Amino acid sequence: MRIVVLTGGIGGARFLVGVRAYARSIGAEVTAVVNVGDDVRMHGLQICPDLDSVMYTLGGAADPERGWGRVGETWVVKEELAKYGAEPTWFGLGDKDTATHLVRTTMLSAGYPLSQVTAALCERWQPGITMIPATDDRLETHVVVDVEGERKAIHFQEWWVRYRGNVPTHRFVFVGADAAKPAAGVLEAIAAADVVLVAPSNPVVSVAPILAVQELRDAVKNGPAPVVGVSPIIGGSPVRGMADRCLDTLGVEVSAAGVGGLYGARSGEGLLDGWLVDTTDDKTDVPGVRVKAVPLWMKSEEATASMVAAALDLAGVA
Ligand code: GDP
Ligand code: FO1
Ligand code: CA
Repeated sequence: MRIVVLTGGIGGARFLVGVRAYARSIGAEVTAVVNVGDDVRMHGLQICPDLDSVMYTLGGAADPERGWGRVGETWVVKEELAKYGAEPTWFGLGDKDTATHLVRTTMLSAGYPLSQVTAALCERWQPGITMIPATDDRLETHVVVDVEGERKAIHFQEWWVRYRGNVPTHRFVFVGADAAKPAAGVLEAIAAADVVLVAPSNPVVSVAPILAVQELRDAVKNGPAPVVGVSPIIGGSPVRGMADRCLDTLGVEVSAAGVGGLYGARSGEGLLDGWLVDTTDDKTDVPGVRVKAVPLWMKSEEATASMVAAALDLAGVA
Protein backbone atom coordinates (compact mmCIF):
# COMPACT_ATOMS: atom_id res chain seq x y z
CA MET A 1 0.00 0.00 0.00
CA ARG A 2 1.15 3.57 -0.69
CA ILE A 3 0.22 6.32 1.75
CA VAL A 4 0.66 10.03 0.96
CA VAL A 5 0.45 12.53 3.82
CA LEU A 6 0.00 16.28 3.40
CA THR A 7 1.76 17.79 6.40
CA GLY A 8 3.11 20.80 8.24
CA GLY A 9 5.77 20.76 10.94
CA ILE A 10 5.39 19.78 14.56
CA GLY A 11 1.84 18.33 14.58
CA GLY A 12 2.40 16.68 11.22
CA ALA A 13 5.73 15.22 12.32
CA ARG A 14 4.16 13.60 15.38
CA PHE A 15 1.44 12.19 13.16
CA LEU A 16 4.04 10.82 10.75
CA VAL A 17 5.71 8.92 13.59
CA GLY A 18 2.43 7.00 13.91
CA VAL A 19 2.02 6.68 10.14
CA ARG A 20 5.52 5.21 9.86
CA ALA A 21 4.84 2.74 12.69
CA TYR A 22 1.56 1.60 11.18
CA ALA A 23 3.04 1.43 7.68
CA ARG A 24 5.89 -0.77 8.94
CA SER A 25 3.37 -3.15 10.48
CA ILE A 26 1.61 -3.67 7.14
CA GLY A 27 4.56 -3.18 4.78
CA ALA A 28 3.28 0.11 3.32
CA GLU A 29 5.30 2.97 1.78
CA VAL A 30 4.86 6.53 3.03
CA THR A 31 5.45 9.81 1.20
CA ALA A 32 5.09 13.10 3.07
CA VAL A 33 4.32 16.20 1.01
CA VAL A 34 5.58 18.97 3.28
CA ASN A 35 4.62 22.63 3.55
CA VAL A 36 7.22 25.20 2.52
CA GLY A 37 5.17 28.34 3.29
CA ASP A 38 7.07 28.83 6.58
CA ASP A 39 10.40 28.88 4.74
CA VAL A 40 12.47 31.98 5.16
CA ARG A 41 15.93 33.32 4.34
CA MET A 42 17.70 34.75 7.40
CA HIS A 43 21.38 35.71 7.75
CA GLY A 44 21.82 34.44 4.19
CA LEU A 45 20.57 30.95 5.08
CA GLN A 46 17.52 29.15 3.69
CA ILE A 47 15.48 27.81 6.61
CA CYS A 48 12.70 25.27 6.11
CA PRO A 49 11.00 24.84 9.50
CA ASP A 50 8.37 22.28 8.54
CA LEU A 51 10.73 20.10 6.50
CA ASP A 52 13.24 20.22 9.37
CA SER A 53 10.62 19.47 12.05
CA VAL A 54 9.59 16.37 10.11
CA MET A 55 13.17 15.33 9.32
CA TYR A 56 14.50 15.81 12.86
CA THR A 57 11.45 14.20 14.49
CA LEU A 58 11.52 11.11 12.30
CA GLY A 59 15.33 11.06 12.59
CA GLY A 60 15.04 10.98 16.40
CA ALA A 61 16.87 14.32 16.79
CA ALA A 62 14.07 16.86 17.44
CA ASP A 63 13.84 18.77 20.69
CA PRO A 64 10.78 17.21 22.35
CA GLU A 65 9.85 20.30 24.37
CA ARG A 66 10.21 23.00 21.73
CA GLY A 67 9.01 20.69 18.97
CA TRP A 68 11.25 22.48 16.44
CA GLY A 69 15.01 22.39 16.10
CA ARG A 70 17.55 19.93 17.50
CA VAL A 71 17.68 18.23 20.87
CA GLY A 72 20.81 19.19 22.85
CA GLU A 73 21.05 22.44 20.88
CA THR A 74 23.55 25.22 21.73
CA TRP A 75 23.14 28.89 20.80
CA VAL A 76 26.61 30.37 20.27
CA VAL A 77 25.86 31.51 16.70
CA LYS A 78 22.68 33.25 17.86
CA GLU A 79 24.54 35.04 20.68
CA GLU A 80 27.36 36.09 18.38
CA LEU A 81 24.93 37.40 15.74
CA ALA A 82 23.15 39.40 18.46
CA LYS A 83 26.49 40.94 19.54
CA TYR A 84 26.87 42.25 15.98
CA GLY A 85 23.33 43.60 16.21
CA ALA A 86 22.58 41.46 13.14
CA GLU A 87 18.84 41.49 12.55
CA PRO A 88 16.55 39.71 13.01
CA THR A 89 17.52 39.15 16.65
CA TRP A 90 14.02 37.78 17.40
CA PHE A 91 14.71 34.59 15.43
CA GLY A 92 16.92 31.92 16.94
CA LEU A 93 19.25 29.77 14.85
CA GLY A 94 20.70 26.93 16.91
CA ASP A 95 24.29 25.88 16.23
CA LYS A 96 23.44 22.32 15.18
CA ASP A 97 20.46 23.52 13.16
CA THR A 98 22.69 26.06 11.42
CA ALA A 99 24.75 23.24 9.89
CA THR A 100 21.57 21.98 8.18
CA HIS A 101 20.84 25.45 6.78
CA LEU A 102 24.45 25.82 5.58
CA VAL A 103 24.33 22.52 3.69
CA ARG A 104 20.90 23.35 2.27
CA THR A 105 21.83 26.86 1.18
CA THR A 106 25.08 25.70 -0.41
CA MET A 107 23.25 23.04 -2.43
CA LEU A 108 20.46 25.47 -3.45
CA SER A 109 23.10 28.01 -4.54
CA ALA A 110 24.75 25.29 -6.63
CA GLY A 111 21.43 24.86 -8.45
CA TYR A 112 19.91 21.79 -6.84
CA PRO A 113 16.12 21.97 -6.34
CA LEU A 114 14.82 21.85 -2.76
CA SER A 115 13.43 18.33 -3.33
CA GLN A 116 16.93 17.01 -4.12
CA VAL A 117 18.45 18.96 -1.25
CA THR A 118 15.86 17.45 1.11
CA ALA A 119 16.64 13.95 -0.15
CA ALA A 120 20.35 14.62 0.45
CA LEU A 121 19.75 15.85 4.02
CA CYS A 122 17.56 12.79 4.66
CA GLU A 123 20.48 10.49 3.82
CA ARG A 124 21.85 11.46 7.21
CA TRP A 125 18.57 11.33 9.16
CA GLN A 126 16.99 8.23 7.57
CA PRO A 127 13.39 9.30 8.35
CA GLY A 128 12.05 5.97 7.07
CA ILE A 129 9.63 7.72 4.71
CA THR A 130 10.05 9.77 1.52
CA MET A 131 9.92 13.50 2.23
CA ILE A 132 9.12 15.90 -0.61
CA PRO A 133 8.55 19.66 -0.34
CA ALA A 134 5.18 20.66 -1.84
CA THR A 135 7.04 22.75 -4.39
CA ASP A 136 10.60 23.47 -5.47
CA ASP A 137 9.53 27.02 -6.32
CA ARG A 138 9.43 29.99 -3.97
CA LEU A 139 6.22 29.93 -1.97
CA GLU A 140 6.11 31.94 1.27
CA THR A 141 3.27 32.67 3.64
CA HIS A 142 2.98 36.37 4.40
CA VAL A 143 0.50 37.91 6.82
CA VAL A 144 -1.34 41.21 6.36
CA VAL A 145 -1.27 42.96 9.74
CA ASP A 146 -1.49 46.38 11.41
CA VAL A 147 1.73 47.29 13.22
CA GLU A 148 2.65 50.72 14.56
CA GLY A 149 -0.40 52.22 12.87
CA GLU A 150 0.56 50.86 9.47
CA ARG A 151 -0.99 48.07 7.42
CA LYS A 152 1.63 45.83 5.86
CA ALA A 153 2.45 42.28 4.89
CA ILE A 154 5.09 40.58 7.04
CA HIS A 155 6.61 37.12 6.73
CA PHE A 156 4.80 34.36 8.62
CA GLN A 157 7.88 33.87 10.86
CA GLU A 158 7.79 37.53 11.88
CA TRP A 159 4.06 37.27 12.61
CA TRP A 160 4.50 34.17 14.76
CA VAL A 161 7.96 34.39 16.32
CA ARG A 162 8.24 38.16 16.75
CA TYR A 163 4.60 39.05 17.47
CA ARG A 164 3.26 35.62 18.59
CA GLY A 165 0.28 36.38 16.35
CA ASN A 166 -0.73 39.16 18.79
CA VAL A 167 -1.25 41.88 16.20
CA PRO A 168 -4.44 42.81 14.33
CA THR A 169 -4.36 40.20 11.55
CA HIS A 170 -6.35 40.49 8.31
CA ARG A 171 -5.28 37.69 6.01
CA PHE A 172 -2.67 35.17 4.92
CA VAL A 173 -1.12 35.41 1.46
CA PHE A 174 0.82 32.60 -0.19
CA VAL A 175 3.38 34.58 -2.16
CA GLY A 176 4.44 32.72 -5.30
CA ALA A 177 1.65 30.14 -5.15
CA ASP A 178 0.16 31.20 -8.51
CA ALA A 179 3.32 30.26 -10.37
CA ALA A 180 4.43 27.36 -8.15
CA LYS A 181 4.52 23.85 -9.60
CA PRO A 182 4.48 20.65 -7.54
CA ALA A 183 8.02 19.53 -6.69
CA ALA A 184 9.54 16.60 -8.56
CA GLY A 185 7.86 13.40 -7.44
CA VAL A 186 4.76 14.94 -5.85
CA LEU A 187 2.28 14.31 -8.67
CA GLU A 188 3.66 10.80 -9.20
CA ALA A 189 3.23 10.00 -5.49
CA ILE A 190 -0.35 11.28 -5.46
CA ALA A 191 -1.23 9.38 -8.65
CA ALA A 192 0.19 6.14 -7.21
CA ALA A 193 -1.34 6.59 -3.74
CA ASP A 194 -3.89 4.19 -2.27
CA VAL A 195 -4.86 6.86 0.24
CA VAL A 196 -4.09 10.52 0.89
CA LEU A 197 -4.10 11.62 4.53
CA VAL A 198 -4.29 15.24 5.63
CA ALA A 199 -2.27 15.37 8.87
CA PRO A 200 -3.69 17.15 11.94
CA SER A 201 -1.60 20.15 10.94
CA ASN A 202 -2.55 23.80 11.00
CA PRO A 203 -5.16 24.03 8.20
CA VAL A 204 -4.50 27.71 7.48
CA VAL A 205 -0.71 28.05 7.47
CA SER A 206 0.49 24.45 7.01
CA VAL A 207 -2.03 22.64 4.78
CA ALA A 208 -3.50 25.59 2.83
CA PRO A 209 -0.10 26.64 1.39
CA ILE A 210 0.40 23.07 0.10
CA LEU A 211 -3.03 23.11 -1.55
CA ALA A 212 -2.36 26.60 -2.93
CA VAL A 213 -0.18 24.84 -5.52
CA GLN A 214 -3.05 24.41 -7.97
CA GLU A 215 -1.78 21.33 -9.82
CA LEU A 216 -1.12 19.62 -6.50
CA ARG A 217 -4.62 20.40 -5.23
CA ASP A 218 -6.17 19.21 -8.50
CA ALA A 219 -4.16 15.97 -8.35
CA VAL A 220 -5.48 15.22 -4.85
CA LYS A 221 -9.04 16.28 -5.62
CA ASN A 222 -9.29 14.44 -8.94
CA GLY A 223 -6.93 11.57 -8.13
CA PRO A 224 -7.83 7.93 -7.58
CA ALA A 225 -7.04 7.80 -3.86
CA PRO A 226 -9.59 8.48 -1.12
CA VAL A 227 -8.72 11.52 1.00
CA VAL A 228 -9.09 11.41 4.78
CA GLY A 229 -8.25 14.29 7.10
CA VAL A 230 -7.47 14.24 10.81
CA SER A 231 -8.77 17.10 12.95
CA PRO A 232 -6.09 19.27 14.56
CA ILE A 233 -8.76 20.68 16.88
CA ILE A 234 -9.86 18.70 19.93
CA GLY A 235 -12.73 20.01 22.07
CA GLY A 236 -12.64 23.42 20.40
CA SER A 237 -8.97 23.94 21.20
CA PRO A 238 -5.80 23.68 19.13
CA VAL A 239 -3.68 21.34 21.18
CA ARG A 240 -0.68 23.59 20.72
CA GLY A 241 0.32 26.33 18.33
CA MET A 242 -1.57 29.08 16.60
CA ALA A 243 -4.42 27.36 14.75
CA ASP A 244 -7.06 29.24 16.79
CA ARG A 245 -5.63 32.63 15.77
CA CYS A 246 -5.39 31.56 12.15
CA LEU A 247 -8.96 30.23 12.03
CA ASP A 248 -10.29 33.37 13.76
CA THR A 249 -8.68 35.46 11.01
CA LEU A 250 -10.59 33.47 8.38
CA GLY A 251 -13.83 33.65 10.39
CA VAL A 252 -13.85 29.85 10.70
CA GLU A 253 -15.09 28.30 13.96
CA VAL A 254 -12.28 26.75 16.05
CA SER A 255 -13.80 23.27 16.07
CA ALA A 256 -13.41 19.93 14.33
CA ALA A 257 -16.53 20.74 12.28
CA GLY A 258 -15.17 24.18 11.42
CA VAL A 259 -11.91 22.79 10.03
CA GLY A 260 -13.71 19.90 8.30
CA GLY A 261 -16.00 22.43 6.63
CA LEU A 262 -13.01 24.53 5.59
CA TYR A 263 -11.51 21.53 3.75
CA GLY A 264 -14.97 20.61 2.44
CA ALA A 265 -16.36 17.51 0.73
CA ARG A 266 -14.68 16.07 -2.35
CA SER A 267 -18.14 15.50 -3.76
CA GLY A 268 -18.58 19.29 -3.67
CA GLU A 269 -15.97 22.04 -3.97
CA GLY A 270 -13.69 20.52 -1.32
CA LEU A 271 -11.20 17.76 -0.75
CA LEU A 272 -12.34 15.25 1.87
CA ASP A 273 -13.96 11.84 1.63
CA GLY A 274 -13.49 11.20 5.35
CA TRP A 275 -12.84 13.27 8.47
CA LEU A 276 -11.49 11.90 11.73
CA VAL A 277 -12.56 13.77 14.86
CA ASP A 278 -11.95 13.22 18.57
CA THR A 279 -14.40 11.17 20.63
CA THR A 280 -14.95 14.09 23.03
CA ASP A 281 -16.21 16.37 20.26
CA ASP A 282 -19.88 16.75 19.47
CA LYS A 283 -21.61 18.45 16.52
CA THR A 284 -18.94 17.18 14.14
CA ASP A 285 -21.02 16.75 10.96
CA VAL A 286 -19.42 17.95 7.75
CA PRO A 287 -21.88 17.86 4.83
CA GLY A 288 -20.93 15.24 2.24
CA VAL A 289 -18.07 13.78 4.34
CA ARG A 290 -17.95 10.49 6.31
CA VAL A 291 -17.06 11.44 9.88
CA LYS A 292 -15.67 9.02 12.45
CA ALA A 293 -14.68 9.68 16.07
CA VAL A 294 -11.62 8.12 17.72
CA PRO A 295 -9.19 9.45 20.37
CA LEU A 296 -7.00 12.01 18.58
CA TRP A 297 -4.40 12.83 21.26
CA MET A 298 -1.00 11.90 19.82
CA LYS A 299 0.37 10.99 23.24
CA SER A 300 2.44 8.02 22.07
CA GLU A 301 3.53 6.31 18.87
CA GLU A 302 1.00 3.54 19.56
CA ALA A 303 -1.89 5.98 20.12
CA THR A 304 -0.99 7.80 16.91
CA ALA A 305 -0.66 4.54 14.95
CA SER A 306 -4.22 3.69 16.10
CA MET A 307 -5.42 7.01 14.68
CA VAL A 308 -3.78 6.09 11.37
CA ALA A 309 -5.46 2.67 11.38
CA ALA A 310 -8.81 4.42 11.92
CA ALA A 311 -8.09 6.86 9.09
CA LEU A 312 -7.29 4.02 6.67
CA ASP A 313 -10.40 2.20 7.81
CA LEU A 314 -12.48 5.31 7.12
CA ALA A 315 -10.84 5.51 3.69
CA GLY A 316 -11.87 1.91 3.05
CA VAL A 317 -8.29 0.73 2.48
CA ALA A 318 -7.45 -0.83 5.87
P1 GDP B 1 3.65 23.45 12.71
O1 GDP B 1 3.85 23.54 11.23
O2 GDP B 1 4.93 23.25 13.43
O3 GDP B 1 2.80 24.53 13.26
O4 GDP B 1 2.88 22.08 12.92
P2 GDP B 1 1.61 21.52 12.13
O5 GDP B 1 0.92 22.57 11.35
O6 GDP B 1 1.99 20.28 11.43
O7 GDP B 1 0.71 21.08 13.36
C1 GDP B 1 0.27 22.02 14.30
C2 GDP B 1 -1.10 21.58 14.75
O8 GDP B 1 -1.02 20.27 15.32
C3 GDP B 1 -1.65 22.42 15.88
O9 GDP B 1 -2.39 23.48 15.31
C4 GDP B 1 -2.53 21.46 16.65
O10 GDP B 1 -3.86 21.76 16.34
C5 GDP B 1 -2.18 20.07 16.09
N1 GDP B 1 -1.85 19.11 17.13
C6 GDP B 1 -0.78 19.11 17.95
N2 GDP B 1 -0.82 18.04 18.79
C7 GDP B 1 -1.95 17.34 18.48
C8 GDP B 1 -2.54 16.12 18.96
O11 GDP B 1 -2.05 15.46 19.88
N3 GDP B 1 -3.69 15.72 18.35
C9 GDP B 1 -4.26 16.42 17.33
N4 GDP B 1 -5.39 15.95 16.79
N5 GDP B 1 -3.74 17.58 16.85
C10 GDP B 1 -2.59 18.02 17.41
N1 FO1 C 1 10.14 29.39 16.81
C1 FO1 C 1 10.20 30.30 17.78
O1 FO1 C 1 9.26 30.46 18.52
N2 FO1 C 1 11.32 31.08 17.94
C2 FO1 C 1 12.42 30.94 17.15
O2 FO1 C 1 13.40 31.65 17.34
C3 FO1 C 1 12.38 29.93 16.13
C4 FO1 C 1 13.46 29.69 15.30
C5 FO1 C 1 13.40 28.63 14.38
C6 FO1 C 1 14.52 28.30 13.61
C7 FO1 C 1 14.48 27.24 12.73
C8 FO1 C 1 13.30 26.48 12.62
O3 FO1 C 1 13.27 25.43 11.79
C9 FO1 C 1 12.18 26.80 13.36
C10 FO1 C 1 12.21 27.87 14.25
N3 FO1 C 1 11.11 28.18 15.03
C11 FO1 C 1 11.20 29.17 15.98
C12 FO1 C 1 9.83 27.45 14.86
C13 FO1 C 1 8.98 28.08 13.73
O4 FO1 C 1 8.88 29.45 13.84
C14 FO1 C 1 7.52 27.70 13.76
O5 FO1 C 1 7.15 27.00 14.89
C15 FO1 C 1 7.12 26.97 12.56
O6 FO1 C 1 7.45 27.62 11.35
C16 FO1 C 1 5.61 26.71 12.58
O7 FO1 C 1 5.48 25.64 11.78
CA1 CA D 1 4.11 25.13 9.73
